[in-house]
Amino acid sequence: MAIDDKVVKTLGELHVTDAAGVQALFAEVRVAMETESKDCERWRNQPPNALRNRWLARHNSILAQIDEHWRKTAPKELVPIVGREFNALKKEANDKLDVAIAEIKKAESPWARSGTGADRTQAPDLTLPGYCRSLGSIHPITRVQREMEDIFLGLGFAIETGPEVETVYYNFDALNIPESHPSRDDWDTLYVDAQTVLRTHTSPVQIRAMEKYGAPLYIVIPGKCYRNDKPDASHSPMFHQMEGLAVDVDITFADLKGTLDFFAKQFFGESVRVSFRPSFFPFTEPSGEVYVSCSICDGQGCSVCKQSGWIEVMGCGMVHPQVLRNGGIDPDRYAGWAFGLGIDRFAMIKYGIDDIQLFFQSDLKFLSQF
Ligand code: 2U9
Repeated sequence: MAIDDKVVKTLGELHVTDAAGVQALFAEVRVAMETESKDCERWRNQPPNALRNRWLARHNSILAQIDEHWRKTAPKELVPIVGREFNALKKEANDKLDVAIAEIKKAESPWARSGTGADRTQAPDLTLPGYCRSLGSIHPITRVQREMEDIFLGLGFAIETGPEVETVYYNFDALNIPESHPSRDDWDTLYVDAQTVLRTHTSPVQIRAMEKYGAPLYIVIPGKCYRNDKPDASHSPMFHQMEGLAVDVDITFADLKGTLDFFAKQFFGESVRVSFRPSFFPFTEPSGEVYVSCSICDGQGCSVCKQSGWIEVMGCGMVHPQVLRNGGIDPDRYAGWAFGLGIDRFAMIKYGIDDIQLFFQSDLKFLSQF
């Protein structure tokens, strides 16, 4: 077990129960410090105080974590030995690391030495590598959202966004969601106050857009949404949705099927098959659930699609006439279709990720894969 994993465990969890065990543990830490402080390569492209911070920084350094997890939680009988070992290690780290850093500096390019101002006559050797700052990357959720936006921009849709803190009217009433609907309960919805919520879907933006632009209207609405969900592998209190709305004089369910079939083939690949099954949403009539053939087993059946060969990916339907009216649009002149999907879910399918929490833990090991 690497030192980084040991210092975040208690002595109990490390099954260290006596003084000998404590001394052995600290001896291991010293060896690791020794090894690291000699590893010039590792620190060459790091900021000057990287080695020091890793071991001695006030927060999250090796010694800070030992203090946190070993010294502060040590059983009474081990407190003295842990205290002694800890202080000795701290002193040694202070003495050793500065020497090590100087060594590393010395081993570095003469140019670096020029910083000391000792021999400014020496021209810096610009052919030597500089500090490479590790570049970040686009978050997988953002990648998928932009990919979806590009597909609909290609179809002539506009991207519309709106407030994440929304009124109960726009988040529920205008969408034909009755007072008694379970989604309104505060174990589903995060209320700011009686009339204000963290939006549970991006649908309120569509009402606002209908009021603002009227028909014809072709928009997709990406954005963060919030539900009072306990975080687990497929639920996160904050998640990302993409909804779409098309309102025009001659819109039909066939347009909806054609558009979503095109979208699915653009996103999952031409070979994907799309299937529509009846469903119900208060804001669409008729409503449907959209399934795509499982891209993992190509429809043969696997654990991802629970042997069904199909994965449910979104909901859709023809906009309920009352919802059009709430948007100030005459349902006798215009019709509309709408869909809603979870962007996080699409990213999990696309990248084969089985835990939605990975997206939001800022774990560089995970994120640096993208
Ligand atoms: C207006 C009219 C109709 C949006 C729709 C769905 C179906 C849907 C879920 C997908 C994954 C929510 O994040 S999720 O759990 N959404 O299935 N959404 S139709 O219908 C609208 C929206 C606004 C004015």
